[in-house]
Amino acid sequence: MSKRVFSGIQPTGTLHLGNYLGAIRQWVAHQDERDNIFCVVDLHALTVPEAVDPGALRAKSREVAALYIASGIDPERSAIFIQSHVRQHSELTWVLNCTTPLGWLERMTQFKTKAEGRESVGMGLLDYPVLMAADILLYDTEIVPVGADQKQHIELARDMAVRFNNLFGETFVVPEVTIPPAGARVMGFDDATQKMSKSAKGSGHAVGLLDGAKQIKKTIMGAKTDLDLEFRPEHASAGVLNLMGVLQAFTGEPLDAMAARFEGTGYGYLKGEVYEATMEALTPIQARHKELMGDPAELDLVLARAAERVGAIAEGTMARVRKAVGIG
Ligand code: AQP
Repeated sequence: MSKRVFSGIQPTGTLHLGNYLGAIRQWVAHQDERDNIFCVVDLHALTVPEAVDPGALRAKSREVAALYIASGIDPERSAIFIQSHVRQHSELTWVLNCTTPLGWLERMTQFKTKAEGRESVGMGLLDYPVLMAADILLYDTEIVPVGADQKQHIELARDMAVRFNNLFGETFVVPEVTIPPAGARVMGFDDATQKMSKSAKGSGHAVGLLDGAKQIKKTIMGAKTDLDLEFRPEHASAGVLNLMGVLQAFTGEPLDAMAARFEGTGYGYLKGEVYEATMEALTPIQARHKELMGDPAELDLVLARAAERVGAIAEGTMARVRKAVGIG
């Protein structure tokens, strides 16, 4: 039997090159050999309530689902659904909350980064990895393909599964994480010390998957580099390495070979190639996305069918969990 895969993206802000290279592209690459479930995690989007626009969230969830399809996920072969349409995600989160030590959550790097400098932090932000573990464990997931930033959360989901199984008997499959060999951590084009993120401010930071050609060119050609004209991976600056990493993710060319090829040129040549490769990937995705968004009834039907299909799997797991802990 093919291995079960689960992964998801939050419908917060505009999806960017990091989401594409770190997550979506590996989903597409292994689609045929696996049993795939891809989710738009709208409940996760509530973890920073100040950033939620209730009027826009529902529409954004559909925009993200359409991006999955436009990027090459075939809804006939892979389930694409919206997290809040399957109620068991919230139910399992509560049960896992009760078996997860607080210290495990307080140690999470993403929580510390997102909580930093804020006067008050909602419970949801701390609970983000528990909801994520519920997403994964509900479907007996064996493989979770994500960017490097999510590795710590998947390891936590594994620990939660093992702890629950020890407390209440074998209930959950313990998942494995997979990280792509290139593109696992795309950094901001304006500041290569920060990971490219939807919630970061500033127009030069990220290439949005739905940005126009002019905007994409501006962002890539304006990427922060240095004056050294140094391409060798061991000497190049973070900004140059980030551009080379993006190009490598698109073309597969090893960094040393790329460095030798660019030797003696200016950074404009590298940026030009990054721009060309980005446009080659994004142009067909944007065209398909436009078509899909033009037929919202069809998109809703795809999402409803998938929610029904995966909902049955989720209910099967929840029935096991309820029995294990003595509720329901
Ligand atoms: N910069 C990145 N490089 C490679 N992969 C990335 N991912 C996110 N940023 C990068 C991967 O995309 C998937 C979905 O991420 P998410 O939206 O659920 O959460 P996130 O990691 O918090 O993404 P953002 O862009 O930083 O969103 P905000 O700003 O809303 O928190 C994951 O597989 C992630 O690894």
